[in-house]
Amino acid sequence: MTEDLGTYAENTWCPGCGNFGILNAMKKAVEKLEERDIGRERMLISAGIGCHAKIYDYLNLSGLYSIHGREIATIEGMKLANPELKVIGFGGDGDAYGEGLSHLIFAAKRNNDITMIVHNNSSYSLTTGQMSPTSEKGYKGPSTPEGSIEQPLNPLMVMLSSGASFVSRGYAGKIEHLTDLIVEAVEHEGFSLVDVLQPCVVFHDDQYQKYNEAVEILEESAENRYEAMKLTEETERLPIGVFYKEEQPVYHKELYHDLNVVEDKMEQNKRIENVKKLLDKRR
Ligand SMILES: Cc1ncc(C[n+]2csc(CCOP(=O)(O)OP(=O)(O)O)c2C)c(N)n1
Ligand code: SF4
Repeated sequence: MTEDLGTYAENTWCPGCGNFGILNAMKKAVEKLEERDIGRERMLISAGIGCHAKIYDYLNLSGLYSIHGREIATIEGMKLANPELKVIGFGGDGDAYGEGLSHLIFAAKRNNDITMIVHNNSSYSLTTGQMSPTSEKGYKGPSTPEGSIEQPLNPLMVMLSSGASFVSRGYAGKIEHLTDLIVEAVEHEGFSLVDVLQPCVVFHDDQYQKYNEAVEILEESAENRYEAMKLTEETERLPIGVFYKEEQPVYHKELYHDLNVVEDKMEQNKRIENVKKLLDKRR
């Protein structure tokens, strides 16, 4: 039941914020995943810092609050500590595509089996609307009072060129579609990105209208990475759905092979002894 997934925390998002759509989709996705034998006891979440990150407070799931841009490294660690877990990170565009970008690129490159959901509102909203990596040219905020003179980053292109094995885009205004996208991303074995168009009604009061007019559900994914890259460059219409998906060797399997790192964990004393031996060799 999605009601069990709520918490006692007071919701402080602005009325109409796109984050509500992501929260609802996430709750529905957890329900659907449970029907497919991915129970919530196997799910672990983390979030950065920003308006987006409050989703951590509103979801009754286990996890660890991270810091700005570091939720990607946090969920990578969780996965490596226990590969049985399904780990999901929530980031903002400032957080995941700015300070956390190198973590995101390397998680995609090594195909670590994690899911990142990025609440992309094209601004640093919690800190009063400074321009972010995905802000449009001309965007006016406290750090760009005359309007941004830079072109926005294309995060899906960055992910595709980093080797990501699952690249998708959803819209907070299409909750059922976003729910299915999250389910597919979590079920995918390997790195998955769900970039979510998330209207911020305070710093981008035109986003709902723009997205409602331009968003179009993709009928099928691109056949190859290069076709997917072309799709990310479309600006007249904004495709949503899975742009590209492929099977690739997964990081923890390449690293551990048959070792079960939870059951066959080395005793602490033995670990310390081994580290000492290594250090002695270096002297
Ligand atoms: C390491 C670190 N750098 C910067 C900050 C300041 N900071 C907190 S939230 C934030 C912006 C958040 O923007 P975004 O990630 O896009 O999230 P949004 O608020 O838009 O959801 C910044 C710069 C911080 N708390 N920690
Ligand atoms: S400032 Fe923007 S992103 Fe933050 S809660 Fe309000 S509408 Fe949502």
